[in-house]
Amino acid sequence: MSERIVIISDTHLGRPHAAAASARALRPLWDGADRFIVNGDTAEVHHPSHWCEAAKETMQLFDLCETDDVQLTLLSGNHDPYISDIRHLHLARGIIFVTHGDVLHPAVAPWSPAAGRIHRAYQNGLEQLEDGDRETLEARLQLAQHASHEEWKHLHELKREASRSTMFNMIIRPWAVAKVVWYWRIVPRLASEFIKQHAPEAQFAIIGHTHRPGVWTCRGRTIINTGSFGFPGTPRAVVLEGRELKVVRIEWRGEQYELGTHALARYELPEPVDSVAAETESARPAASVPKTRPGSDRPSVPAI
Ligand SMILES: [Mn+2]
Repeated sequence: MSERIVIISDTHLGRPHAAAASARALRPLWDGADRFIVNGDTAEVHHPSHWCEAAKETMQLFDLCETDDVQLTLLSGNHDPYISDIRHLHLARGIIFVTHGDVLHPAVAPWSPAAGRIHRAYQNGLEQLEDGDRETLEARLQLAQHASHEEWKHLHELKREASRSTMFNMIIRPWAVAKVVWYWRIVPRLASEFIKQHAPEAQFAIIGHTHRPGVWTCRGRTIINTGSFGFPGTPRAVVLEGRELKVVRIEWRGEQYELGTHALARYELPEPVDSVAAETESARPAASVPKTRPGSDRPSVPAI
């Protein structure tokens, strides 16, 4: 039976700016879908100024999807590293690889003021692993999860910055703009190299994270970024149905978001996306890497 899957990313629910308006406003996006996937940075559950609203919106998202009989899958991103232990998905029998994108660089967000600290956390975690475990997909995803959390352990330093708009932060830190642009340029290549090593059967990588929407062909693979609900552009969705993969714009209609009718890109898959149950995904972290998980440092996120 043909399944319809809709994938978006970076809704950043709970944040007053550069975020989706609300969980309810997203509802038309999963209309007619069997499965709705948010590929990381669903909600700002790390930040004391935002996490109550983020938790409420995340609950609302689950409630609405349950009411509409749609399976909701959240992958964790760098803004919500412990919202879910699902860090990647293989769809269409491995032809499509889905991950937030924080795993592609050891500093997770190299443009961030916390990049040095994040990178050190990544290296520290890496050194705790046995040689043979360091390059596994699970270890890489888990190290990025652990390192991502490092950004939110020093919230007092981030409070002022987090309260400003992205544009304002860019103006007062112009070197960050150069780093963002540099990273935008290299990320399709990084994604292509990553799936060549860790998911070689994948022909498509679907990511978010950098907030730059786009479709690139790199070394024979197609890299799709679904962008973000906020700066710097309009978000996009990947819609999978049968053998079709298409990328569409997400349009704001005054009170709610809707999928654009025009396909920005369209591909025919060699294998259909025919069974949600048959797809594989990362589950709980591998037992060999528990040392890299922050124990008492884990944020006291409201139960969601
Ligand atoms: Mn994001």
